Amino acid sequence: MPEFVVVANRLPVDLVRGSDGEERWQAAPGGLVSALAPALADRQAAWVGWPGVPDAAPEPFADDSLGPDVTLHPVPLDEAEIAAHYEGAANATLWPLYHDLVAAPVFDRDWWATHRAVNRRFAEATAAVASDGATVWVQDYQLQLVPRMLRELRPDLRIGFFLHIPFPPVELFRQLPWRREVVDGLLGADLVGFHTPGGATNFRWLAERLCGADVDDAPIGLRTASGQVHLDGRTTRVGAFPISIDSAAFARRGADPATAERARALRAELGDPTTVLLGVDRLDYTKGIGVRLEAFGELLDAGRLDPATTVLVQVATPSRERVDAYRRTREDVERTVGRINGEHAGIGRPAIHYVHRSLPPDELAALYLAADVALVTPLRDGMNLVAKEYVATRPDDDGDLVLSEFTGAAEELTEARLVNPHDLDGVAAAIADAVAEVGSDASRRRMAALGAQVAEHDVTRWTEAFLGALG
Ligand code: ADQ
Repeated sequence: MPEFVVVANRLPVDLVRGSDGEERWQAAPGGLVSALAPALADRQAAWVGWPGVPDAAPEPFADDSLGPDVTLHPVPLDEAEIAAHYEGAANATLWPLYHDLVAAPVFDRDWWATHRAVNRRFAEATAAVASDGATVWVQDYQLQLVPRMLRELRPDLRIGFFLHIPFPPVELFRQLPWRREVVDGLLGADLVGFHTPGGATNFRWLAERLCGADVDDAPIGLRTASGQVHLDGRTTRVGAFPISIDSAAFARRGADPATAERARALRAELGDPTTVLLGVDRLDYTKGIGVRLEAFGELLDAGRLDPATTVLVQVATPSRERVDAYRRTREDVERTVGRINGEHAGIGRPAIHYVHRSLPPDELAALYLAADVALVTPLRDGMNLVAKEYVATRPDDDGDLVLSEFTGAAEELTEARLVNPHDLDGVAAAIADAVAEVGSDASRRRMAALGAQVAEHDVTRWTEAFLGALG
């Protein structure tokens, strides 16, 4: 029986239905998989999650790619549950509420009832697979009710929970009709981790006010479980554990001559501009894609940037396309790209190169190398790994990073050009300065500091710090 269990909304594989009707599993590589792979590899481990398509209920199966003793345990969801729990409560209620109401959250009682039932199914599936005294690590906002449910089913387990998105200011969180249930759900864990001390502090305050817990007032530090919440004879510790990337792997890819060759080819395909600006995001309204497009457009309008010498590449991965707000965001982004290109592109020379696709890792690395300036301008973001990936990939200290203050990454990458994404003039000024100064001594010094930060604080530190604190 597994002594270590990861519980996440999605399994690390996708069930793909081919045109022949055959079903097969396909690895779904992602940040979470690479973060957790080392922790899974050398033990009896299990991963509990949804296979990503409706009604799929395969038997548990081994996944050798993660380790010799790793088993995947699918949790089935039907169409109605996907709509109410995943697209509804998770992505149309909690996601916008936790991202500072960038979109208006929808509070729907029926969605929530399904959300609760689905969380219970995850808890029951986990309770059935974990060995006596096992360590269970529950991931993210879709599963906040699981720790309490699991604690009741299996008091012997050591339960950790990590939130990958921001934990909101208390004034916003209190709008949630099910606010007490969520905080109590999380308090079923032994350790609750956030990206930033601010999120952890907000949660501790709410545990006191909403659940009547006794809490300490120690400052929340980084990578330790420094806060304490006492309720019903149990203690839940809280802490800030900023996630990161496999920095060495990105650096290796960036130093590979094949990547440099592809980066040169990409620049040639872009028309050999003097300056390449780059945005890479899931197409999500929190990512501030429109902000950077507008700022770039205004710089072109004002003649401060020349579309003959400066181009913007925006890569946007399709995301949550059945949720209304995401459809509208796509329309807005594409309309803005069209307008700016209509006004500034030459024939065969777009000012903005827009790609609405996911790219393979090698191509993404080549783009990171090809770009003089990365633009990361979310209105709100738990961490933002793209900022770290860009910095880690570049072998020399050239390049520049414009980074929103409202990302978790901004608390670590303090040498970036930090901007308020609501201040269009400020964003435009930062882009213009980055373009003017890229390659300068000052810019190189800042990039060197960013590179050192990301190299030292890689994802292994995140995993080890969290699991070490969980004990
Ligand atoms: P996301 O919101 O998905 O993650 P982010 O941290 O930027 O945001 O990670 C996105 C990942 O997808 C990156 O690894 C990036 O390389 C990749 N990606 C994006 N666009 C791509 C494309 N077109 N092609 C290929 N790859 C692409 C959530 C939170 C974040 C938090 C992470 C981890 O919202 O705040 O940093 O979880 O905790």
